[in-house]
Amino acid sequence: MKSFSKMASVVLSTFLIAGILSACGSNQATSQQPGTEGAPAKAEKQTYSFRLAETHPPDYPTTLGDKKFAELVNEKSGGRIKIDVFPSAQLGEEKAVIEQVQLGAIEFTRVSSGSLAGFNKDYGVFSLPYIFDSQEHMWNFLKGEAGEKLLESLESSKMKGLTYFDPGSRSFYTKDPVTKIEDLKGKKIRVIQNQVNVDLMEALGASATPMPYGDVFSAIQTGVIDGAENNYPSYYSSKHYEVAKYFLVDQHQRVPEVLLVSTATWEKLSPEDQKILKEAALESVAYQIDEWNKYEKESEEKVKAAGSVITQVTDLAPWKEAVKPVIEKYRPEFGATLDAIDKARK
Ligand code: GTR
Repeated sequence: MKSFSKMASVVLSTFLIAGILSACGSNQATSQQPGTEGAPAKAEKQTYSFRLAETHPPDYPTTLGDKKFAELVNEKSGGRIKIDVFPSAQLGEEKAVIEQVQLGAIEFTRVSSGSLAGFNKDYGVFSLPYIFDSQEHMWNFLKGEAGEKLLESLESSKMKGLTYFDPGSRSFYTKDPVTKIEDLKGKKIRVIQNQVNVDLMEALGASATPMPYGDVFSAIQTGVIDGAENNYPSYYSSKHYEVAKYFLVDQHQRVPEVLLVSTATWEKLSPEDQKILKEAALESVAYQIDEWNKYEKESEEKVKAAGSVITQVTDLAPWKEAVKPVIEKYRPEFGATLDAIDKARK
C-alpha cells in the first residue's frame, strides 16, 4: 500500500509537472522547477531569499529605490520573495559585485552604467559627455524603446536589466581651485573605469585615474589624485567634499543607474515571478526620482554650508568643443543609440 501510494504520488507529480510546463509555454525557465523529488509543489509557491548589493549608504536615494523595489516584490509575491538590500558596499565594490552577479553568487545589484561599460560595451554610450540636455531629456530616452533595448542587451553579459534609476549629473571637484576648463589641465582625476572616461579626461586636458569608488576619499586626501567627478549626492554622502572643496558644475554626464538581476537567478523563476520583478522595478522608479530630487537639493545645500566653493560653468561652448573628438571617435559604435537620444530631445 505504501509503495502504491508512493508510486501514485510519483505519477501524479509527473503529470503535475508536465501540466505546469505545458501551461508555461516555450520560453520559460523550467529547468529548476520544484517537484522533481516527487512532491507535487507548484512553481508559484516557491519561496526565495535574495541579496541586493548597493554601494551607497542606507539613506541614499538609490538605496531607497532598491528598498522600495524589494518591498514591492515582497508585497506582490505575498511574502514569498524576500530581497535583502546590503548597502554601503558591504558586498564589495561595483566591479567585483558585477562579477559575482554574472556568476549568480549575488542575485541583484544596483550599479552605475559607467561600471557596466566595462562588461558590456553598449553601456559606454552613457559616459559620453553632454549627450543629455536635462533630467527630462534623459528619462524620455530611458523610458523609450531604445532604453528598454539597452536593458535587454545585458542578457549577453549574463545579467538582466530591470530598470533605470536617476543618476543626476556629474561635475568636477578638486583639492585646488578649479573655475574653468583650463584649470583641469594636468590634473589627475579619478573616473569610473571605462575607456570612454579615459578618452574624455584626455580631451579635457586632465589625466584619468580609474579606481574603485571606495578608494577615492583617501586618494584625494593623500594626494594620489587631484580630484574626481560625481553628482552632489555622492560628493556629499562619500564626504569627498571634506577633502576636495572646489566643485565645478559642468554637468558633463548623466550616467543612468541600473537595477539588475543575474541571468542565473532570472532563469530559475517562473514567468509569474519574473513579471513581479519587472513590475516592481518599474513601479519603484517614480519614488526613486522623487527621493533623488530631494536629496540632490539637500546635499547641494549641505556642501555649501560646509564651505565648498561652487562655480557654475555658464558657457559650455568651449567644453563641448573640447570633447568633440570623443563623440566622433565613438559615433560609429554608438550611432544608433546617439540618434535615439537626439530624438528623445523635445
Ligand atoms: C555614483 C554612482 C555609483 C558609483 C559612483 C562612482 O554616482 O551612483 O554607483 O558608480 O558614482 O563614481 O563610482
